[in-house]
Amino acid sequence: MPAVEQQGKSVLLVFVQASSGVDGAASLDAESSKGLIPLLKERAFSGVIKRAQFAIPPLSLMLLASVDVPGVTQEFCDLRFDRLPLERHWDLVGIGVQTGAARPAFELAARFRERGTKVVLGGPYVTIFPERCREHADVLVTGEADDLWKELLEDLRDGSLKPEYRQAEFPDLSLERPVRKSMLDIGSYFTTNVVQTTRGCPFSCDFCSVHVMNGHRLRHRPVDAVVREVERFLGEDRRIFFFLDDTVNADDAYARELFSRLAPLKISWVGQATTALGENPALLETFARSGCGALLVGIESLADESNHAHHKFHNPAARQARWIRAIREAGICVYGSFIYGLDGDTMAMASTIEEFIGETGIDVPGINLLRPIPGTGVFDRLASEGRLLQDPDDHEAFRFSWAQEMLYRPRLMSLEEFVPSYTALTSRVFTLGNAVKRALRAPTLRSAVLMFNSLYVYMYGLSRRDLRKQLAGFRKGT
Ligand code: B12
Ligand code: SF4
Repeated sequence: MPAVEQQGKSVLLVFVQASSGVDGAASLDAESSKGLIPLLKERAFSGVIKRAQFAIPPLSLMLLASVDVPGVTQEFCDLRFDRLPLERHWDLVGIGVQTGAARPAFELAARFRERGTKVVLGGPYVTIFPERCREHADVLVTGEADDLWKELLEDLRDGSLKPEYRQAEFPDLSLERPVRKSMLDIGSYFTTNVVQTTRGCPFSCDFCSVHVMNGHRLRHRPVDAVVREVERFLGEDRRIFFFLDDTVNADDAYARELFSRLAPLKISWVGQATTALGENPALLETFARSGCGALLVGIESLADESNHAHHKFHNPAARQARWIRAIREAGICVYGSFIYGLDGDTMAMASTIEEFIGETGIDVPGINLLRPIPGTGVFDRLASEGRLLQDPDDHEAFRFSWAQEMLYRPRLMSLEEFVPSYTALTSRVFTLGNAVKRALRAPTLRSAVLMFNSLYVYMYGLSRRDLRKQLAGFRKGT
């Protein structure tokens, strides 16, 4: 955390890591980590995962820390890497709260408040469940805080902080809000080049929070502003760029213009897209030419009835294989994200997924469990159908983990059938042999493909151990 000369009011922004998952996978079962060897192994892998896998800085807090208000200084602490600067005086501490990591965020808020420091909470969980956050904070910010943060910092400086700042309308993304990196320790991260070009999503998948928080209308930043940001970022960090948009090909004309303009900068980049990109040769060519190395695509189920049951209509199963092949043939790696156990899935889906991965050559498969996140449509539906395995009121029970817990009962399979089918599938797909095979045939970024697949051998191993333990607990009725 770079030191900044103290003047006026001081604000600390804190990124809180989840207790397991991509922030550093750990067993959910304390017993499994007992003993020196398991503990050392878990710590070593957790450290590698934390640093290597998705170690990018949170754009939300970068945006906030870049808001300049005379008389206020802001610093940033990323708990994945930094020690909490408790010994220093802060006039305000801002904490981002994600739904699956609300408990550690609240615990941290309590530590500061016990010392008399005021705490402001914002982020997805606060936006969706402000009432559950109120008692943990002095100030709440609901919604997208790009503009509200300036108002709040001015109020802090003037001694007139309000208990709540509420976004009335979505911020106008056509306004320029330069993002700085001076608050970051650049060397801690895999890359610090994180850029968002659009917000909002026209689709309504019921397991997703994006359309709930950011609305259904796609909002764009001006192409010129994004190009300037990329040029500026390159001056500080020449590593890979992450475009954090939920769907980087959501608007064909915009994406074509943007990435054509970025092509001369010779960056390499990764992002998230819909597989329909595969039927758009012009955009595919633009992406490849502009340095796109890999795209994460949400395949979810390979059965239309399953995707439709979860309000996902834009990914017809019959075209998935063709589209994925087209993306890979354009020289772009595919991270294919599945959810096994959706409402139309039967046990036959396990071998369908396995064969599909083999046939299409997906470079990095991710085989997720459905994660009903409080505040999503699927959470409410499963709760009303009595299919959640935890008390719907206990949001902590729906914490983020790496496929390590069943949180609901699948519709067409019993837990006794589903869990062994899922663990058998991940043990076949995630082997060291497959990791090497996928790396060797990857169209590009071979070492990254090897790293992801190798880490997944460990992470899905952890998932199997925790799931088997959970199933044994169900059998015993605990
Ligand atoms: C990039 C990303 C990741 C990256 C990097 C995360 C990182 N270190 O930044 C990776 C791949 C690691 C990741 C992982 C996961 N992610 Co993610 N991710 C995203 C994504 C696509 C973009 C996040 C982003 O930067 N947005 C841009 C910023 C500007 O928006 P924002 O974060 O919402 O911030 C605004 C407001 O919320 C608010 N705000 C935010 N923080 C704060 C703090 C304060 C103090 C204040 C005042 C305001 C405030 O102001 C900001 C500016 O307007 C979002 C989807 C999305 N569109 O946001 C999902 C999202 C955040 N992820 C989600 C999930 C579920 C996950 C995973 C569980 C996935 C998984 N199965 O493993 C893991 C869990 C992460 C963990 N902690 O272990 C969910 C969270 C749902 C929820 N209700 O909390 C989202 C919303 C996606 C979704 N489909 O629903 N993720
Ligand atoms: S999962 Fe992706 S496509 Fe579906 S609503 Fe969320 S952001 Fe949109």
